[in-house]
This record gives sequence, structure tokens and C-alpha cells, in this order.
Amino acid sequence: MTGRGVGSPGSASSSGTRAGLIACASLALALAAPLLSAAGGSRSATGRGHGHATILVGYCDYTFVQLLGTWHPQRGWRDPTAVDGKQDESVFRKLLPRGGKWTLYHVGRSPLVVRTAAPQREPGVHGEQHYYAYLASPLGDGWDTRTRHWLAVSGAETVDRRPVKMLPNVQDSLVGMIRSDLRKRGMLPSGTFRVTQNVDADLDRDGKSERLVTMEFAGTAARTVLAAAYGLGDGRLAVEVLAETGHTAEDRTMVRLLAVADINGDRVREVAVLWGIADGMGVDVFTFGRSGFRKVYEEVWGDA
Ligand SMILES: [Ca+2]
Ligand SMILES: [Ca+2]
Repeated sequence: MTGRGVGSPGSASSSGTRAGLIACASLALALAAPLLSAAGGSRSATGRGHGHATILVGYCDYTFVQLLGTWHPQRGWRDPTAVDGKQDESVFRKLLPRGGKWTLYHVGRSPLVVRTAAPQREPGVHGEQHYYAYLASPLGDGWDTRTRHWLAVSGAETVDRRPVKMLPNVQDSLVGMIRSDLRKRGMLPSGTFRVTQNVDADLDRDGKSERLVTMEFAGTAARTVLAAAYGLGDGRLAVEVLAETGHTAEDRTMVRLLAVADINGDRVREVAVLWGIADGMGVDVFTFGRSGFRKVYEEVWGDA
């Protein structure tokens, strides 16, 4: 995998932001769990201004960081094509300088800080450009396939060190509510499933946790669904499917929660999803707000 592209962003999953609502009195209990102690996490993003720095968002595996997109206080979220629409090499090199400092996030792990060597650009098979830089010191061996992938952020003033609570991978009451809601809406296959990721995190700092759950269904309708649930403040629960696998050749073959961190320091955490297709991989980044989740990047690359 060298960061070579197989397609352009934009083929968003049809499941993108389909939200449903559940009325449930017990929800307050489920979602009002306080944040884990911030002890040791007081250096989290502050929400203060960033000046005019552009924040870079990338994907990292063992050896390289690949640019997914950028965030700027005035320009907002932009994908690499928008950043470098004229394929201006100088812009690219300015965005990814040699010795660039990146913070790596992975759900369930403490942030890592790494530096990159000189940047490189490589054309994808459809003519788009992919931007990446090898790590000055590769992460090395010892990372398994589930922890070799990280979300990478550069240019941010702060590091989001608040803990993300990894819950037991069991069908607890909230997972049951999510499953029931999606089943009613025809968005889940029947049959047994297992929970492979069950994460509590206060995305918007309102003191109440949001829930992110990955469910893997077995059997003839085998499928993986990554869903999110959040309270609306009036006793109702909203449920969205952020990513899912499918059965056609173009469908995703794997989806997994990659990272939960406040990339741009606006006090609201973003959610990154790693996914696979038949001949490549990709990452989606979602923001979270009053209207739920919104996808701001979708980048795909492959082995071709
Ligand atoms: Ca919250
Ligand atoms: Ca944020």
C-alpha cells in the first residue's frame, strides 16, 4: 500500500446520515454517564482560537501519513483536491513540510506524536493526486492489523487527550436499543451478531456520552454496521449508521471505527472510520453537531 488512489472521493455510502429516533425513558441513564476523569487529560483541546493555521488531517499506517484533507478557521473542511485544485506543488509542499509534526489518534490508545520526512505526491489511476510523507521513524513492528492504522493530525495547537471509554463488547441495553431501532427501519440483517467495538465518548462536551458501536452479523447476510447513538435532550435517542459493508463488488468489505478526537479544537470531537473495498481502503471523517453527523472527508486508495 503506497497511497496510490483508485478512485475519487464522493462515492458516499448511501447510509451516510440516516438518523432515526427512539423515545426511551432509560436513555438518560444510558447517556448521562459522566466522562471519565479528565485527570491527565487536562491538555485537551481548549476551543480557543487557532490563529489562521491550516490543520492537516491524514491517515497513517506503519510507515507513512497520507493527506485526507484540511481544516481552516475561515475555509472550513476541505478535501485534498480542493486544497490543491491546480495541483500546485508548492502548495502541497507547504502543507507537508519535511519534519512535519503529526499527532496520531487511534480509538482506545493514547495519542502518539511522530515526524515525517520529505513529502511526496503520487497520481492515482483516475488522475487525482495523493499526498503523503513517510514517517521519519516508522512505527515499527509490534502493531497488529487492528492498531497499525491511525488518524493523523498536523497543525493543531492542542492534542485531544481526553480518554475514550472502551466498553465491553457485549449487547448491553443501549446496543439493544440501537439494534432494535435499525432493525425496525430495515437497516440491519436478521440473525446473530457480535459487538466488536463499543465506545462511549462525549463528542460535543455537553457532559453526556455518545455511543459508537460496530456490529458484525454472521451467516448468509454477513455484514458489518457501524452505528452511532446520541441523546437529543428530550428523552429521545437518535441513531445513525455511519458506515456499513455490503454485497456488491463496489461495496465496502470492512468498516471499523478508527479514531475519535477533536481535530480542529472547536471542542467537538470528530469521528474517523476506516473501511476496505475489494482493491483498496479508505477513511471517512465525520463532524458531530446539533443535526447529527456530517461527513467532511471521504478518501479512498488502493494497491493498483
Ligand atoms: Ca455529548
Ligand atoms: Ca472538532
